[in-house]
Amino acid sequence: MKEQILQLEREVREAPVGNAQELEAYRIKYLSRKGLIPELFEELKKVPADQKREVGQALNQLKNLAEGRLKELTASLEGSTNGQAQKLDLTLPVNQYAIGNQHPISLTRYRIIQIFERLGFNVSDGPEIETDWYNFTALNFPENHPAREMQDTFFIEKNPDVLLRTHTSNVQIRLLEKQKPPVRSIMPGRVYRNEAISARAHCFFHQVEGLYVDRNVGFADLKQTLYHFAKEMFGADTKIRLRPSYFPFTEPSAEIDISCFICHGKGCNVCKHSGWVEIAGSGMVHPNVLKNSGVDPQEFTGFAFGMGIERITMLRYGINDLRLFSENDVRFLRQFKPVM
Ligand code: 2U9
Repeated sequence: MKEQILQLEREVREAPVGNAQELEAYRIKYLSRKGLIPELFEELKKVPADQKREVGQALNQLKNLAEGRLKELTASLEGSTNGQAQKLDLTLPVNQYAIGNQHPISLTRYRIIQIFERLGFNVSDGPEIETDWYNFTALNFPENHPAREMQDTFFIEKNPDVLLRTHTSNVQIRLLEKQKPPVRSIMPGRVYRNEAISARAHCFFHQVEGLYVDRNVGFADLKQTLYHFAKEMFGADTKIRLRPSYFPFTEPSAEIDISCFICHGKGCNVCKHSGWVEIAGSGMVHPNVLKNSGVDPQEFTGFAFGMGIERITMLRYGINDLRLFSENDVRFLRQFKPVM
């Protein structure tokens, strides 16, 4: 009997219990009415009277040991350290944390990238703090030309040659310097202008510019690419219209209008009753610009375009104040979902 008690003591202490089923099996095996320990209590009756006291004490110790371990195991399996069972309710809903959503400018930027990537354009990036050469001079802005004034920006006082870029064209010059054509790339990014802040202007905004330089790139490629973009962005029935314009870096140059997707030509506030809405500027890259970036204009030609992401976003979602984009008011920001 003593032998049996010692053997059981070892088992009760060491039996592996890792889950609720094993715990129940442990209870049944050692402590239930027909378990091994109550069985030994039955046998205690047969133990000679002079040993009964000693064996009885050992048996009680064994029972306490088994009950103690059962309690401990129950507590630890139910996630309680003080022995008080705390049942986990796995059906309780988890805490819902608001994870926010993408900024409308990002949503539009992603969509523009997606459309041009499918046409074989890649995405390039470059510095926002730039030198006069990459922002103006290489782009054929003549010294003291009024075009520079239209893109007035922020200069570093100690070195007026350093400025905040007014467009992402600096990236395209750097790209042409590095990579021999064919070049087919778009450049999304933040740009700066010295403007008083209002509903229609801001001291910074976002642009996507695009550039395609290769042999035999012509105006028809420009027109068809931007027509495709307009249909993808604003709907398959969208028409485009090109108006002659002037930019120092392109010749010829054109503003791109789309047919008004709100009133379809009937006349509304968005198109100011003209039936057309301006979405981008464009043109054939000026030969001087190609030369300035080390590309031979006799061999290569290219088209370029630029658009304001804020403007496209305002049209897309019907937003009428530029300031909303940078005020970070969550009541405004959480309204946006991707529009495909
Ligand atoms: C290189 C050569 C040509 C990029 C171009 C425009 C026309 C344009 C405006 C649209 C609205 C700026 O955001 S906006 O105010 N952009 O009208 N941008 S062509 O032409 C380039 C760029 C780089 C090397």
